[in-house]
Amino acid sequence: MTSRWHVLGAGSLGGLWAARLFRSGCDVELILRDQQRLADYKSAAGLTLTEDDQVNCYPIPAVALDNCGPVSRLLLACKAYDAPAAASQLAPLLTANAEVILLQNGLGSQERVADLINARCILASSTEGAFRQADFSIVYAGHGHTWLGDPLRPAPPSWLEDLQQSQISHDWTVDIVSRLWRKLALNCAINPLTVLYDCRNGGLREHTDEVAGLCAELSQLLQACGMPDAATGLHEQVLKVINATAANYSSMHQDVRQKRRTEIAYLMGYVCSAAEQHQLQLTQLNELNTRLCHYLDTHGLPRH
Ligand code: NAD
Ligand code: KPL
Repeated sequence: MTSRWHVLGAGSLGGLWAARLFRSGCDVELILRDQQRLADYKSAAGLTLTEDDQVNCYPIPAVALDNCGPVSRLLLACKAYDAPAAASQLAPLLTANAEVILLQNGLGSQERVADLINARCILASSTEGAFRQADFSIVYAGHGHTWLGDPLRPAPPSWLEDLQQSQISHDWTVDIVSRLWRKLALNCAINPLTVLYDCRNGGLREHTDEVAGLCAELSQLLQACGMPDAATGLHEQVLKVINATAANYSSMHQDVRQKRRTEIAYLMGYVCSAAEQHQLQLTQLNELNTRLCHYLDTHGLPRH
């Protein structure tokens, strides 16, 4: 067994990773926000995972952030907007050779976290699907894959064995930044429109011109940002995802419907500021961002 895994964020993806690592015999400790959250976790007697109609409760050890010991390997599994604050709190606990896996969607939070900590930062992009049905109770809704990579150090870490042993489907890639951009582009072409039209992903088949226009602008941006692979076949893939997930609501739609803060700043916000930096006039993307911000304002949700 390799050294201890710390998992910050006992939410959907953090919980899913922690449960699978724990049940395969890895040494895992959850880092919870504060003593109250730790007390709530203790009352729940562990983390419950529902998977293929099987329900199991895993008594994964947990600690409150203010009482946590040294951290050498961390899975940072909070939302993008919470990641920099969590990283600042963890920074003093990180050991000299610490490694931190950043599981956030979108782009922007990873750079901010890397600036705040002295550790190897491993970027991740995941197509796994999980949601919280109650506190400390997670449903594994869709089996997916996680891509991991370090743009500064291409050598894979030895702990990938733990993921293998825990049946966490993954690959190490030297193209992680390109993969994150591609996912970001997919999310920007689909998620905001599903919110504005209040529809499932399949509902976007009624708005094909708008989707095509957004994909053209996103491809232009990806090229300008030096990500030609992420631009190749973007429109075709977006149409494939719309068809393959036609019956689903996008993650942003679900957030808005449940009155939860969205990760818009790390998706549309990031894309619009990258376009500005490259002096690209991407009219449709800017208009979409404005419409989405207005929609969030009128629904009492933050626009960042
Ligand atoms: P989540 O809201 O279910 O879980 C995040 C957890 O982090 C929460 O329990 C929250 O309390 C905790 N947290 C936040 N700040 C903290 C702090 N300072 N200390 C301790 N705990 C803290 O979120 P999620 O769905 O697991 O998403 C995490 C990231 O993964 C997001 O960027 C999301 O877009 C991405 N993602 C999620 C899925 C999915 O299916 N859920 C799939 C792909 C990518
Ligand atoms: O990742 C997604 C999401 O809903 O966040 C998909 C299904 C690809 C839609 O953008």
